Amino acid sequence: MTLSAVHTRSDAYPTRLPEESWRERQDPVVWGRWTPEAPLTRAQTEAFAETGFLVLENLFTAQEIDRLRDESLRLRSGETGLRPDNVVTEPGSDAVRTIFRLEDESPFFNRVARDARVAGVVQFLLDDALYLHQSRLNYKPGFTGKEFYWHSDFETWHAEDGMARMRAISASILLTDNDALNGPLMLMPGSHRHYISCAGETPEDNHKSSLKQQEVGVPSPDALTRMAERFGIAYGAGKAGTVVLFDCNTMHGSNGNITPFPRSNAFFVYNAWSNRVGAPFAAARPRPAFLSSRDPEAPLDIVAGPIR
Ligand code: AKG
Repeated sequence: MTLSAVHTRSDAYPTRLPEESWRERQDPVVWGRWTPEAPLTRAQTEAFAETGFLVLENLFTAQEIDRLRDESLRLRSGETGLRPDNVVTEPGSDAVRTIFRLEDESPFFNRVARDARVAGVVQFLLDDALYLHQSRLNYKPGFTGKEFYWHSDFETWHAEDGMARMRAISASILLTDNDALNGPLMLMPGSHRHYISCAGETPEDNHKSSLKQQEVGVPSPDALTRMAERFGIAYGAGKAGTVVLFDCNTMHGSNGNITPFPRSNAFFVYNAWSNRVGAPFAAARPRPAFLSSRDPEAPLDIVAGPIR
């Protein structure tokens, strides 16, 4: 089957073609209309629209932050018996790099994913019911934690998962302190308004290597240089418990961690219910369910109040 036969919906964001190209975003960034009742201030809402990310501090209590840290260590220790499918190891070693499907692996993280302080804010920005397209916990241990190369998540979700529109937001919850040195998330503010259509066909089972080291679906050094010169590079620093919200098309990545200080962050990817995925736009087969939830039963049940 040829790739062009795979998808019949119109494609607002073609990618994985022979040549890289730079295109404009076709979708709003903030879908909701700000009112004084909104869960963000007007300035925060405008900042998210303009930069494609927002750092939220002091959302969680000290006890909740302790639980976040303890639960991430408990999952990594193996005592909870993780499903092997949900675990990715570092390139060249058995160290845990990523755990997927946090909402299934941990009742605690399931509750965190549905917390109004995070999901309620995302729901306002996307103006739709939500479901989790993906969740993951990236450990970046001291000394050996490896980098995540520059990419737009949307490019992969569009090409390989069949997400049609830019109507998804990731929440990165810092589980350890993140600072300039220990490999925090780096983001190019304003990059979310532009779409780099990446060069090269998607190889069979691309996810098996791209989760360790991404090679297809990343912009060329030339395009990244142009973007960085135009937009600069910011980073999401903060104490454990800080939340970094970022648009699905914000160019981001992170350096390796050779400091002794671990950096781990949980990511919840919220997609608009109306934007549920279909056939991939540029891959022969969709990626497995641990990377891309394909048949959510119902929108997320968002819960207010402290996590007990
Ligand atoms: C990803 O998992 O797609 C990331 O970009 C993660 C970046 C990080 O954990 O620093």
